[in-house]
Amino acid sequence: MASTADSKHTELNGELTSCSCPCKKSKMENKVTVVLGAQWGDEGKGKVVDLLAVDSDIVCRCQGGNNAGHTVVVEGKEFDFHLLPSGIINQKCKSIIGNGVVIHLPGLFEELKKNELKGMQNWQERLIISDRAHLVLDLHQQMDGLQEAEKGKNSLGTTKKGIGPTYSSKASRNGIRIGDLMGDFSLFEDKFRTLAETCKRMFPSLEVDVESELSRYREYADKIRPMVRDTVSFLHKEIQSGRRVLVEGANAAMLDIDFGTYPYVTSSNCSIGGVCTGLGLPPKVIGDVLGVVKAYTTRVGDGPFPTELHDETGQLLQTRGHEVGVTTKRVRRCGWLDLVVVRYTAMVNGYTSICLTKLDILDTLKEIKIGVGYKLNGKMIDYFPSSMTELSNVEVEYITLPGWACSIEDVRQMDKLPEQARAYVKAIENFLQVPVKYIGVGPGRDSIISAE
Ligand code: 2SA
Ligand code: GDP
Ligand code: MG
Repeated sequence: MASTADSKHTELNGELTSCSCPCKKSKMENKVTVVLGAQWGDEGKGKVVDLLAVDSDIVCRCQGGNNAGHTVVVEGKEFDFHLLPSGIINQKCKSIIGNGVVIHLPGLFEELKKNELKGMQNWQERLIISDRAHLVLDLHQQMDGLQEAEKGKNSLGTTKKGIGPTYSSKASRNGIRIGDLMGDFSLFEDKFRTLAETCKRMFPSLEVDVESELSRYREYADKIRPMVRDTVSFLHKEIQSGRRVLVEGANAAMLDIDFGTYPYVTSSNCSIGGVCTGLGLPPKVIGDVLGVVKAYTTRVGDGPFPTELHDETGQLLQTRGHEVGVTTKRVRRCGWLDLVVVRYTAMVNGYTSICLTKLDILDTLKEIKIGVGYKLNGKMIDYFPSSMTELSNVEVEYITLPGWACSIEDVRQMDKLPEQARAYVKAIENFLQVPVKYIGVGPGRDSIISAE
């Protein structure tokens, strides 16, 4: 698969029939590949997207905002992405921030600047922003903090990036979209003033300097104008002409507002449905759905976590795995792999394959446990609890497997993995009935075993 955004696919009257380049795809066959988090986030989606971006023409974000933190390590240099698709460092890929994403423009420009200093080049030619995406304003971020403070001990542990309040504005139909900033500025100004007044009524302590915000946004409008377009028709045309599209899910299925551990969730659909609504794609164009599964479980923020370890093993996973939030620097809670969680998210997302990451972090363990069932009041349950009271009270059934007790960081072939590590992978495949396609053995781009 050598084709790139620049390569010439066979076109006839502007329409692709069947391609003469190695992709050989017909107009009807071209499908979008999706990468989704299968647990509570931070599974290593950034790294997987960076890997797959090599064979992609376009990488898209479909939901979330700069609450996400996706790490890519290339030749020892670490990049962290929050709003930008992780494919942005690939010079051959276009990057789309889709309509389902919420965008904090100051955060976006800061992120661009930071990555430019690290060597990211010519992003202006590759970045495309949807005119339908909603704006995260500073006032939304303030509200996020105020809401968390009001909740006191029942706080959710949000990233305070304004994600919840922005999706609330969107749902209550007084949100402001990128497109509003592109049109008549006086209309943007009206919307901004109305929104600020509404928010101040809800939170009287909110501090908004409307005039200075408006002059700031006047500048942002000019800066982003060249990147803004209707990404829906753009993406459809690109798919029809055979371009290979990759979607990068942010956050993860257990943080999905519908299927996650509500209310300890983020405010978007981080599962497969968010790919369709966040980019304007019909389900029929979705091809491979890659579920990214960390070889153990982590969670940052509050909420139930049945396989959480409060002992030295949990501590070891945290330190060996460098489990610290990329956006907030919060220490992540750690525990054993919970396959009840992953089976549930596999049901919702329909993974066609799994990428198992951070297997190397388990290198020093003598025994490794995997959660394979939940008991409630002494009885096995065959569903994933929607009630947080129930989930907090489940008793986890584990299987215990022997560890491999050696370093696997230099292994690049499946059959070179120690027998115990292969057995661990096999146990996951057997339980989920989904093949493991990739195994991560280190943070770097090359630290991957491909099962193909
Ligand atoms: P929010 O800010 O409203 O989306 O928070 C709601 C919950 O969602 C969790 N959440 C996350 N969980 C894992 N990783 C995330 N990204 C950062 C990272 C997190 C960080 O990559 O490390 O730096 O702390 C992320 N974003 C949101 C959040 O913890 C709440 O539980
Ligand atoms: P994301 O939010 O899913 O993209 O994941 P994060 O970037 O928040 O967290 C994953 C962390 O694990 C990052 O620091 C990655 O560099 C690192 N990582 C990813 N895959 C592997 C792996 O296979 N082994 C090790 N040791 N680190 C990995
Ligand atoms: Mg992350």
